[in-house]
Amino acid sequence: MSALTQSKAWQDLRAHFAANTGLSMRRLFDDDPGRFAQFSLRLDDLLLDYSKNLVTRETMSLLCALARDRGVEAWRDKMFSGAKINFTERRAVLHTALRAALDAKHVPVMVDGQDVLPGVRRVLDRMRVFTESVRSGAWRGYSGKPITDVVNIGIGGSYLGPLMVCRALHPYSDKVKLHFVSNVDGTDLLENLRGLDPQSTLFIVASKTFTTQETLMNARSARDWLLRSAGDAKHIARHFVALSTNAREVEAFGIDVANMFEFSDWVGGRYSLWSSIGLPIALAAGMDNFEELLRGGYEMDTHFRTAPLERNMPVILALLGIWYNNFHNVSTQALLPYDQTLEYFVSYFQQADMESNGKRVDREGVAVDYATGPVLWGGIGTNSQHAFFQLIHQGTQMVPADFIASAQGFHPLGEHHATLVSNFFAQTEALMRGKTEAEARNELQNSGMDAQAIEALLPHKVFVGNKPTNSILFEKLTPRTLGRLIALYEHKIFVQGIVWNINSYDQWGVELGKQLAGHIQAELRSGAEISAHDSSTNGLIHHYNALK
Ligand code: G6Q
Repeated sequence: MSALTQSKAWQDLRAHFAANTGLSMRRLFDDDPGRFAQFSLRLDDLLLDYSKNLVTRETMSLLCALARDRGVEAWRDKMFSGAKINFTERRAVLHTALRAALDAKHVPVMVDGQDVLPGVRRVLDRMRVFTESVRSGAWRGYSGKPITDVVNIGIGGSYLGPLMVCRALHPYSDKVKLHFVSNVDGTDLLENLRGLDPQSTLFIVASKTFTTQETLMNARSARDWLLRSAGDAKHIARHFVALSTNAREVEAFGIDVANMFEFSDWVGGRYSLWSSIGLPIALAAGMDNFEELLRGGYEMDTHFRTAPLERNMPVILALLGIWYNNFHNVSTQALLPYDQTLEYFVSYFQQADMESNGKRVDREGVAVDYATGPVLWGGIGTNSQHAFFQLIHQGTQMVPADFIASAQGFHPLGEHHATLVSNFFAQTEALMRGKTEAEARNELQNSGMDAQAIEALLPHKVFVGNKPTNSILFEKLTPRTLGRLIALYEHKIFVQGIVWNINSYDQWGVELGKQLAGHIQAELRSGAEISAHDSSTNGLIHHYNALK
């Protein structure tokens, strides 16, 4: 047994779970009118209501005891201080320093004996100069035209973060139009380039390592596309910038390092939108809004660092996840933003969460004897209600879900926003309360249905309820609020990783994919007889060769 499952805190939770299997949320709400006040937290306008969960005061206090027992506070302080907690890659984990840099009074954050904050500030200054020049039209393409379209080429962490934020801040965006190319499938590049004018198009090649196959292939094809009209390679300098940690490879690609915005290896790919990887955000919405995003992240960092565990939003979200994952044996978690602009929020956190906590060995390299990261999925409301909500309401699996919305929409369009949030409130209420047989019968009787038909239909109309949800509600999705929201979930992932005693900051599973595709591609190119793989892989390659 692992130290975690052997610990008293864990065993206490097991015993508590066993003693409370019949917990009914309906009853808990009926018995305690103060339940919402007890189980909700606020950071200014940002409200986290976690009262619709299968928990009592005792559950929460046992969960907080677990967090304390696993050293969450000490690990948190280690992360913020620049300790190399990503030990398999020997790296610090300091996306938080990217947000702290805006605070002129922040204490130095040391990595290898050097304060990293001045370097972060320098890059922010360069980003400001560059983005203002593009947005004002001062930066010109090779023929003298101002830039109208920006194409970000990157994948994984160098794609999902900027994409998610650019879509979320679309109402704040003006001047230039952003496009995102990620997939090595040529369709992605070609469809994004369709209709663009090379004379007024700027490419951002975003890659931490600058060795990623898909990104470099797309970047080369984009360069060819540009040069087909621009002719001379000297024009690349007006049309290509790089976001990377690897100056050597950037230069080798042919991008002037004067056009490179650097960041450091202590920024994990999936946590990198706060670094120069956020350049597309600053180009779309302006540098002031990008800095507002950073400020929002910093505010959540401060809350996370200073609030007691019992009143700490990321900690509470993390512990609730652990309660379902490890004690209710639920292996899934849904994210349901009721906000069109948060279209990519789920994909972004699907990567952040599943790549961070999809681990099977603990920090000592021993296989864990408990579940780690859940399958994270979801979609936007209200669309999702007409798609997969059926399973959440009446399926056999429990799906804990986070609902997210703002009180004010961007567009004053009649009753649209009120209708949107009414759906949010109604769904969380229905998931919690369900519909008893008596309620369903009553409803059918009132509709005038005959007794026999009612009995036949009744079982299908019953909702068991008792389905857990968290509700996150804030005034408006400003850049600052978005920053808080992203940092909230980032720190949730961190806390869970600490309790599970895993390294949330490496991704060897991703590295494997990068290696394997390279080998097979060489085989495809050689045209030689393929027999080195298992019969399925050999068979697939033969069939491909016959069809291509
Ligand atoms: C993120 C992962 C991964 C990475 C991509 C792109 O944490 O490591 O998604 O971001 O593989 O890598 P590059 O930025 O190096 O191209």
